[in-house]
Amino acid sequence: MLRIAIQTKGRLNEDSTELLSDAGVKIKDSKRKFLAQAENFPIEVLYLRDDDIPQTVASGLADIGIVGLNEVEEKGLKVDVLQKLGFGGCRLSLALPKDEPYNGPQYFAGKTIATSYPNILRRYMAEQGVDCKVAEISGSVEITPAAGLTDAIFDIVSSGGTLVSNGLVEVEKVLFSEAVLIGTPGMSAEKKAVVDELMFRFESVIDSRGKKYILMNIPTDAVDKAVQVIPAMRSPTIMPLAQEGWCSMHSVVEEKDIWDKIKALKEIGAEGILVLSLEKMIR
Ligand code: PRT
Ligand code: ZN
Repeated sequence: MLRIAIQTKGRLNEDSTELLSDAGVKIKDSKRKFLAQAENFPIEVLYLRDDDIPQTVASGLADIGIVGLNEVEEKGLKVDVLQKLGFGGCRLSLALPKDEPYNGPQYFAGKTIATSYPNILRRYMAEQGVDCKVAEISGSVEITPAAGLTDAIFDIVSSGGTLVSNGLVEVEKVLFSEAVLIGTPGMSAEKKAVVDELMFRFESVIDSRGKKYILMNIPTDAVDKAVQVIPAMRSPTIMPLAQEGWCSMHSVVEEKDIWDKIKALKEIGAEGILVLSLEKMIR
């Protein structure tokens, strides 16, 4: 039985649960449980604080885990990063009070920086050859400069809203992070086979996100132009219609581009355009 550690609650919980569910893994009584079995897949789910996930996987207590790359890098333990999961995107950045003149990492020499990520910060400053003071605190890092406690912060940024509302400006983006699947190094072949199946399913789910299935009728002589507008995995599917001179064309497009594509397709004569949701995409 494979064991996966995911966050109990917090920013990664919902997306992790949804990824497992979209991958067809049904979890029994996941609410209020510490350890829950899947009904239809040889896996059990261990719910933990995100800080504990790298250690739990490194020690083999869980075989795999879903956690932010930031936590993996901070803990610096021996785990394999198996797959990027496409959610929980953020970055670890250095930020200063907004009116401070800044001219590069040397600025931080002798300065005090508040952070919950002391190891990543120290590593970065060592690479830059900068000697600074690191003040480790576990929460509310962003209020310490205005309170006169520190000169700068090193913290997670996503929209940037928290920095702005605390009068801070981002000056260095040190690490880009997202949720990743991690694994215990040297897993048995039997467990590895289950992990491979899970990763294959995750990839199909992740690949289909943000994409739509599009189909339309198009004059046969406009097919070449239409293929330029909507390239597909291999090439779009094209089938002749009963009416001569027309065919039906199917493909997959990025949702963000959909209206531009529809406009371009109409201009070359496409009719009866249908856009459908896409659940899984197997390459
Ligand atoms: O209880 P537990 O220990 O499990 O959870 P936690 O409180 O330590 O972590 P949680 O749930 O807040 O975050 C889990 C993971 O989500 C992090 O380790 C990151 O990998 C990822 N993530 C993605 C974020 C953010 N986006 C994020 N915006 N984690 C934290 N934030 C915070 C950040 O600390 C800052 O206070 O949001 C604020 C900044 O957000 P913006 O949008 O204003 O820039
Ligand atoms: Zn945490």
